[in-house]
Amino acid sequence: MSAGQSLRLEYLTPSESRSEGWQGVLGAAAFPGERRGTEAEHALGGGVGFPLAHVHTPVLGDAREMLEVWRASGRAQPGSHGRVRYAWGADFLFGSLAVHESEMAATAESSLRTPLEIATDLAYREMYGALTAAGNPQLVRVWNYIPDINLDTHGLERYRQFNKARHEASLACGRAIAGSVPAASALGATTGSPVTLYFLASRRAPAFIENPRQVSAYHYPAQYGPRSPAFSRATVLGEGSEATLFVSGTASIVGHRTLHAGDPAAQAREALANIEALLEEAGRRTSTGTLRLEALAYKVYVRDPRDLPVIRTELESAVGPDAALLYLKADICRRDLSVEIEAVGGGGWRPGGQ
Ligand code: 3EB
Repeated sequence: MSAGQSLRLEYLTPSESRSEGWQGVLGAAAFPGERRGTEAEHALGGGVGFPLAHVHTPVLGDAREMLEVWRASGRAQPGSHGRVRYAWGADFLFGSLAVHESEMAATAESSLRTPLEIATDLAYREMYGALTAAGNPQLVRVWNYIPDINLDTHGLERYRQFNKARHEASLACGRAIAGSVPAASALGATTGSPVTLYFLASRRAPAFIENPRQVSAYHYPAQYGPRSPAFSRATVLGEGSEATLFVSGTASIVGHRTLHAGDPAAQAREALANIEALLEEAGRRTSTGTLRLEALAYKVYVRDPRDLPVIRTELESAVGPDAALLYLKADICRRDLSVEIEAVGGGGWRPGGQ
Protein backbone atom coordinates (compact mmCIF):
# COMPACT_ATOMS: atom_id res chain seq x y z
CA MET A 1 0.00 0.00 0.00
CA SER A 2 1.56 3.32 -1.00
CA ALA A 3 1.37 6.35 1.27
CA GLY A 4 -0.91 8.05 -1.24
CA GLN A 5 -3.67 5.53 -0.62
CA SER A 6 -4.44 6.77 2.89
CA LEU A 7 -7.44 8.73 3.99
CA ARG A 8 -6.88 12.09 5.62
CA LEU A 9 -9.25 13.91 7.97
CA GLU A 10 -9.27 17.55 9.07
CA TYR A 11 -11.64 19.72 11.10
CA LEU A 12 -11.67 23.16 9.48
CA THR A 13 -13.69 26.36 9.30
CA PRO A 14 -15.20 27.01 5.86
CA SER A 15 -12.68 29.79 5.22
CA GLU A 16 -9.74 27.59 6.24
CA SER A 17 -10.98 24.88 3.93
CA ARG A 18 -11.51 27.34 1.09
CA SER A 19 -7.96 28.62 1.43
CA GLU A 20 -6.59 25.06 1.54
CA GLY A 21 -8.55 24.32 -1.59
CA TRP A 22 -10.65 21.28 -2.38
CA GLN A 23 -7.76 19.20 -3.69
CA GLY A 24 -8.45 15.52 -3.15
CA VAL A 25 -11.61 16.13 -1.12
CA LEU A 26 -13.75 13.01 -1.14
CA GLY A 27 -16.57 14.39 0.97
CA ALA A 28 -17.33 16.49 4.02
CA ALA A 29 -19.81 17.08 6.80
CA ALA A 30 -20.79 20.60 7.90
CA PHE A 31 -21.74 21.34 11.52
CA PRO A 32 -23.37 24.74 12.10
CA GLY A 33 -22.05 27.29 14.56
CA GLU A 34 -24.10 27.44 17.75
CA ARG A 35 -25.57 30.85 17.16
CA ARG A 36 -26.31 30.41 13.50
CA GLY A 37 -29.64 29.62 11.92
CA THR A 38 -30.16 26.85 9.44
CA GLU A 39 -29.56 29.22 6.51
CA ALA A 40 -25.96 29.82 7.55
CA GLU A 41 -25.21 26.12 7.36
CA HIS A 42 -25.00 26.57 3.67
CA ALA A 43 -22.08 28.98 3.97
CA LEU A 44 -20.26 26.73 1.55
CA GLY A 45 -22.94 27.08 -1.08
CA GLY A 46 -24.64 24.27 -2.92
CA GLY A 47 -22.10 24.06 -5.71
CA VAL A 48 -19.27 22.12 -4.13
CA GLY A 49 -18.13 19.24 -6.30
CA PHE A 50 -18.22 16.59 -3.59
CA PRO A 51 -20.86 15.08 -1.29
CA LEU A 52 -21.49 17.39 1.66
CA ALA A 53 -23.64 16.27 4.61
CA HIS A 54 -25.39 19.17 6.35
CA VAL A 55 -25.59 17.87 9.90
CA HIS A 56 -28.00 19.75 12.19
CA THR A 57 -25.89 19.20 15.30
CA PRO A 58 -24.16 22.43 16.35
CA VAL A 59 -20.55 23.16 17.25
CA LEU A 60 -20.08 23.94 20.96
CA GLY A 61 -18.08 26.67 22.57
CA ASP A 62 -17.61 28.53 19.34
CA ALA A 63 -19.99 30.32 17.03
CA ARG A 64 -18.25 29.13 13.88
CA GLU A 65 -19.45 26.51 11.48
CA MET A 66 -16.97 23.63 11.19
CA LEU A 67 -16.30 21.15 8.45
CA GLU A 68 -15.13 17.56 8.80
CA VAL A 69 -13.19 17.13 5.57
CA TRP A 70 -12.15 13.73 4.22
CA ARG A 71 -9.41 13.60 1.58
CA ALA A 72 -8.00 10.74 -0.46
CA SER A 73 -5.33 10.75 -3.12
CA GLY A 74 -6.15 11.32 -6.76
CA ARG A 75 -9.18 12.74 -8.44
CA ALA A 76 -12.49 11.78 -6.83
CA GLN A 77 -15.17 10.38 -9.16
CA PRO A 78 -18.66 11.61 -8.27
CA GLY A 79 -21.82 9.53 -8.47
CA SER A 80 -25.36 9.44 -7.18
CA HIS A 81 -28.04 6.88 -6.49
CA GLY A 82 -31.50 7.95 -5.31
CA ARG A 83 -30.88 10.51 -2.58
CA VAL A 84 -27.29 9.42 -2.05
CA ARG A 85 -24.46 11.53 -3.38
CA TYR A 86 -21.15 9.76 -3.31
CA ALA A 87 -17.56 10.04 -4.51
CA TRP A 88 -14.91 7.43 -5.19
CA GLY A 89 -11.28 8.38 -4.56
CA ALA A 90 -8.45 5.87 -4.57
CA ASP A 91 -9.84 2.90 -2.62
CA PHE A 92 -12.47 4.86 -0.72
CA LEU A 93 -16.07 5.86 -1.16
CA PHE A 94 -17.70 8.68 0.82
CA GLY A 95 -21.48 9.09 0.61
CA SER A 96 -24.21 11.13 2.25
CA LEU A 97 -27.97 11.45 2.25
CA ALA A 98 -30.84 13.03 4.19
CA VAL A 99 -34.49 12.00 4.57
CA HIS A 100 -37.19 14.25 6.05
CA GLU A 101 -39.74 12.42 8.18
CA SER A 102 -42.40 14.90 7.11
CA GLU A 103 -42.23 13.36 3.62
CA MET A 104 -43.12 10.01 5.18
CA ALA A 105 -46.25 11.13 7.05
CA ALA A 106 -48.69 9.92 4.38
CA THR A 107 -46.98 6.52 4.16
CA ALA A 108 -46.91 6.25 7.96
CA GLU A 109 -50.67 6.70 8.21
CA SER A 110 -51.35 3.58 6.19
CA SER A 111 -48.61 1.49 7.81
CA LEU A 112 -47.69 0.09 11.19
CA ARG A 113 -44.39 1.95 11.18
CA THR A 114 -43.60 5.40 12.56
CA PRO A 115 -42.39 8.24 10.31
CA LEU A 116 -38.87 7.85 11.77
CA GLU A 117 -38.89 4.11 11.09
CA ILE A 118 -39.94 4.72 7.50
CA ALA A 119 -37.34 7.47 7.01
CA THR A 120 -34.60 5.28 8.54
CA ASP A 121 -35.67 2.31 6.43
CA LEU A 122 -35.49 4.45 3.29
CA ALA A 123 -32.12 5.96 4.25
CA TYR A 124 -30.57 2.52 4.87
CA ARG A 125 -32.05 0.98 1.73
CA GLU A 126 -30.73 3.88 -0.33
CA MET A 127 -27.30 3.69 1.28
CA TYR A 128 -27.09 -0.06 0.58
CA GLY A 129 -28.46 0.52 -2.92
CA ALA A 130 -25.79 3.12 -3.61
CA LEU A 131 -23.07 0.75 -2.37
CA THR A 132 -24.37 -1.99 -4.66
CA ALA A 133 -24.55 0.42 -7.59
CA ALA A 134 -21.02 1.67 -6.90
CA GLY A 135 -19.55 -1.83 -7.21
CA ASN A 136 -20.15 -3.18 -3.71
CA PRO A 137 -17.48 -1.60 -1.54
CA GLN A 138 -17.42 -2.66 2.12
CA LEU A 139 -19.11 -0.37 4.60
CA VAL A 140 -16.51 0.80 7.14
CA ARG A 141 -18.00 3.73 9.07
CA VAL A 142 -21.50 5.27 9.31
CA TRP A 143 -22.54 8.49 11.06
CA ASN A 144 -26.27 8.78 11.92
CA TYR A 145 -27.92 12.04 13.07
CA ILE A 146 -31.49 11.72 14.29
CA PRO A 147 -33.72 14.63 15.34
CA ASP A 148 -35.14 14.40 18.89
CA ILE A 149 -33.33 11.12 19.49
CA ASN A 150 -34.55 10.75 23.12
CA LEU A 151 -38.19 11.65 22.51
CA ASP A 152 -40.86 8.98 23.10
CA THR A 153 -43.42 8.76 20.32
CA HIS A 154 -45.77 5.93 19.35
CA GLY A 155 -44.82 4.25 22.66
CA LEU A 156 -41.10 3.91 21.84
CA GLU A 157 -38.08 6.18 22.21
CA ARG A 158 -36.98 7.46 18.82
CA TYR A 159 -33.44 6.01 19.13
CA ARG A 160 -35.10 2.61 19.62
CA GLN A 161 -37.33 3.22 16.60
CA PHE A 162 -34.17 4.01 14.63
CA ASN A 163 -32.49 0.79 15.80
CA LYS A 164 -35.53 -1.27 14.87
CA ALA A 165 -35.64 0.19 11.35
CA ARG A 166 -31.85 -0.03 10.82
CA HIS A 167 -31.97 -3.68 11.87
CA GLU A 168 -34.95 -4.53 9.66
CA ALA A 169 -33.67 -2.64 6.59
CA SER A 170 -30.28 -4.34 6.97
CA LEU A 171 -31.90 -7.78 7.14
CA ALA A 172 -34.13 -6.98 4.16
CA CYS A 173 -31.08 -5.92 2.13
CA GLY A 174 -29.13 -9.06 3.04
CA ARG A 175 -26.68 -7.07 5.14
CA ALA A 176 -25.13 -8.08 8.47
CA ILE A 177 -26.73 -7.05 11.76
CA ALA A 178 -23.90 -8.39 13.95
CA GLY A 179 -20.23 -9.18 13.58
CA SER A 180 -19.22 -7.66 10.25
CA VAL A 181 -21.00 -4.38 10.87
CA PRO A 182 -19.49 -0.91 10.44
CA ALA A 183 -18.24 1.37 13.17
CA ALA A 184 -20.94 3.99 13.81
CA SER A 185 -22.19 6.94 15.77
CA ALA A 186 -25.86 7.77 16.38
CA LEU A 187 -26.54 11.20 17.86
CA GLY A 188 -29.31 13.70 18.25
CA ALA A 189 -30.01 16.55 15.86
CA THR A 190 -32.25 19.62 15.92
CA THR A 191 -36.04 19.18 15.94
CA GLY A 192 -37.43 19.18 12.41
CA SER A 193 -34.12 18.36 10.72
CA PRO A 194 -33.89 15.36 8.39
CA VAL A 195 -32.45 11.98 9.33
CA THR A 196 -28.91 12.53 8.04
CA LEU A 197 -26.34 9.84 7.27
CA TYR A 198 -22.85 9.93 5.90
CA PHE A 199 -20.56 6.96 5.43
CA LEU A 200 -17.22 5.63 4.28
CA ALA A 201 -16.74 2.40 2.37
CA SER A 202 -13.73 0.72 0.81
CA ARG A 203 -12.79 -1.81 -1.83
CA ARG A 204 -10.98 -3.64 0.97
CA ALA A 205 -12.71 -5.31 3.91
CA PRO A 206 -12.00 -3.72 7.29
CA ALA A 207 -11.18 -5.61 10.47
CA PHE A 208 -14.02 -5.44 13.02
CA ILE A 209 -12.91 -4.74 16.59
CA GLU A 210 -14.94 -5.21 19.79
CA ASN A 211 -14.14 -3.78 23.21
CA PRO A 212 -13.28 -6.40 25.88
CA ARG A 213 -14.74 -4.04 28.55
CA GLN A 214 -18.12 -3.83 26.82
CA VAL A 215 -20.83 -6.19 25.66
CA SER A 216 -21.02 -5.89 21.87
CA ALA A 217 -23.79 -3.41 21.05
CA TYR A 218 -25.38 -5.97 18.72
CA HIS A 219 -25.70 -8.26 21.77
CA TYR A 220 -27.23 -5.69 24.12
CA PRO A 221 -30.10 -7.18 26.16
CA ALA A 222 -33.70 -6.27 25.27
CA GLN A 223 -33.96 -3.66 28.06
CA TYR A 224 -32.27 -1.22 25.61
CA GLY A 225 -34.90 -1.69 22.93
CA PRO A 226 -36.58 -4.35 20.79
CA ARG A 227 -33.70 -4.45 18.28
CA SER A 228 -30.02 -4.12 19.18
CA PRO A 229 -27.87 -1.43 17.59
CA ALA A 230 -25.98 -2.84 14.58
CA PHE A 231 -22.47 -1.46 14.89
CA SER A 232 -18.94 -2.56 15.76
CA ARG A 233 -16.96 -0.75 18.46
CA ALA A 234 -14.22 0.02 15.89
CA THR A 235 -13.03 -0.88 12.41
CA VAL A 236 -9.52 -0.87 10.97
CA LEU A 237 -8.88 -0.35 7.30
CA GLY A 238 -5.54 -1.09 5.67
CA GLU A 239 -2.30 -2.52 6.94
CA GLY A 240 0.56 -1.49 9.18
CA SER A 241 1.53 2.16 9.22
CA GLU A 242 -1.00 2.99 6.48
CA ALA A 243 -4.00 1.72 8.42
CA THR A 244 -6.87 3.93 9.58
CA LEU A 245 -8.74 3.16 12.80
CA PHE A 246 -12.37 4.26 13.14
CA VAL A 247 -13.61 4.33 16.73
CA SER A 248 -17.41 4.31 17.09
CA GLY A 249 -19.22 6.69 19.37
CA THR A 250 -17.98 5.60 22.81
CA ALA A 251 -19.64 6.37 26.10
CA SER A 252 -19.43 5.57 29.80
CA ILE A 253 -20.76 2.05 29.34
CA VAL A 254 -19.09 -0.99 30.92
CA GLY A 255 -20.64 -4.37 30.21
CA HIS A 256 -23.94 -3.06 28.94
CA ARG A 257 -24.61 -0.63 31.81
CA THR A 258 -24.17 3.11 32.01
CA LEU A 259 -21.70 4.14 34.72
CA HIS A 260 -21.41 7.55 36.47
CA ALA A 261 -24.88 8.89 35.65
CA GLY A 262 -24.93 12.58 36.61
CA ASP A 263 -21.10 12.90 36.66
CA PRO A 264 -19.94 14.17 33.24
CA ALA A 265 -16.22 14.28 34.18
CA ALA A 266 -16.27 10.64 35.34
CA GLN A 267 -18.22 9.69 32.19
CA ALA A 268 -15.56 11.34 30.02
CA ARG A 269 -12.80 9.41 31.86
CA GLU A 270 -14.70 6.12 31.46
CA ALA A 271 -15.30 6.74 27.75
CA LEU A 272 -11.57 7.44 27.31
CA ALA A 273 -10.74 4.23 29.21
CA ASN A 274 -13.01 2.42 26.73
CA ILE A 275 -11.18 4.01 23.80
CA GLU A 276 -7.80 3.02 25.27
CA ALA A 277 -9.05 -0.56 25.65
CA LEU A 278 -10.12 -0.50 21.99
CA LEU A 279 -6.72 0.80 20.88
CA GLU A 280 -5.07 -2.10 22.71
CA GLU A 281 -7.52 -4.59 21.23
CA ALA A 282 -6.96 -3.20 17.71
CA GLY A 283 -3.21 -3.50 18.33
CA ARG A 284 -3.65 -7.19 19.26
CA ARG A 285 -5.95 -8.02 16.35
CA THR A 286 -4.35 -6.08 13.48
CA SER A 287 -0.94 -5.06 12.17
CA THR A 288 -1.40 -1.38 13.05
CA GLY A 289 0.52 -1.46 16.30
CA THR A 290 -1.07 0.16 19.32
CA LEU A 291 -2.04 3.76 18.62
CA ARG A 292 -1.77 6.29 21.40
CA LEU A 293 -4.68 8.55 22.42
CA GLU A 294 -2.57 11.53 21.29
CA ALA A 295 -2.53 10.25 17.70
CA LEU A 296 -6.29 10.40 17.15
CA ALA A 297 -8.76 13.07 16.04
CA TYR A 298 -11.92 13.32 18.14
CA LYS A 299 -15.51 14.47 17.97
CA VAL A 300 -16.91 14.95 21.47
CA TYR A 301 -20.70 15.10 21.83
CA VAL A 302 -21.91 16.95 24.93
CA ARG A 303 -25.55 16.85 25.97
CA ASP A 304 -25.55 19.90 28.28
CA PRO A 305 -23.30 22.82 27.26
CA ARG A 306 -22.75 23.62 30.96
CA ASP A 307 -20.71 20.40 31.19
CA LEU A 308 -18.29 21.48 28.46
CA PRO A 309 -15.59 22.93 30.79
CA VAL A 310 -15.21 19.77 32.92
CA ILE A 311 -15.38 17.49 29.89
CA ARG A 312 -12.82 19.59 28.03
CA THR A 313 -10.46 19.42 31.02
CA GLU A 314 -10.66 15.60 31.03
CA LEU A 315 -10.12 15.35 27.28
CA GLU A 316 -7.20 17.72 27.15
CA SER A 317 -5.41 16.04 30.03
CA ALA A 318 -5.84 12.62 28.39
CA VAL A 319 -5.09 13.38 24.73
CA GLY A 320 -2.58 16.22 25.04
CA PRO A 321 -2.64 19.74 23.63
CA ASP A 322 -2.11 18.89 19.95
CA ALA A 323 -4.87 16.38 19.21
CA ALA A 324 -7.65 17.51 16.88
CA LEU A 325 -10.87 17.94 18.91
CA LEU A 326 -14.29 19.06 17.77
CA TYR A 327 -16.97 19.59 20.44
CA LEU A 328 -20.60 19.32 19.38
CA LYS A 329 -23.87 19.78 21.27
CA ALA A 330 -25.98 16.66 20.88
CA ASP A 331 -28.39 14.44 22.71
CA ILE A 332 -26.95 10.98 23.23
CA CYS A 333 -28.77 7.70 22.74
CA ARG A 334 -29.28 6.96 26.46
CA ARG A 335 -30.80 9.66 28.64
CA ASP A 336 -28.32 8.95 31.46
CA LEU A 337 -25.31 9.64 29.21
CA SER A 338 -23.82 13.16 29.29
CA VAL A 339 -20.98 12.67 26.80
CA GLU A 340 -19.98 10.46 23.89
CA ILE A 341 -16.63 10.41 22.08
CA GLU A 342 -15.76 9.13 18.60
CA ALA A 343 -12.28 9.07 17.09
CA VAL A 344 -10.23 8.40 13.98
CA GLY A 345 -6.54 7.69 13.82
CA GLY A 346 -3.81 6.06 11.87
CA GLY A 347 -0.16 5.91 11.14
CA GLY A 348 -0.56 7.04 7.54
CA TRP A 349 -1.56 10.55 8.49
CA ARG A 350 -1.57 13.00 11.34
CA PRO A 351 -4.83 14.54 12.44
CA GLY A 352 -4.83 18.18 11.43
CA GLY A 353 -7.08 21.23 11.61
CA GLN A 354 -7.91 22.85 14.96
C1 3EB B 1 -23.37 2.79 23.07
O1 3EB B 1 -22.22 2.38 23.29
C2 3EB B 1 -23.54 4.27 22.95
O2 3EB B 1 -26.57 3.15 17.47
O3 3EB B 1 -25.04 3.40 15.93
C3 3EB B 1 -22.61 4.62 20.09
C4 3EB B 1 -22.21 4.42 18.78
C5 3EB B 1 -23.94 4.45 20.44
C6 3EB B 1 -23.14 4.05 17.80
C7 3EB B 1 -25.42 3.45 17.12
C8 3EB B 1 -24.86 4.08 19.45
C9 3EB B 1 -24.46 3.88 18.15
O4 3EB B 1 -24.35 2.04 22.98
C10 3EB B 1 -24.42 4.67 21.83
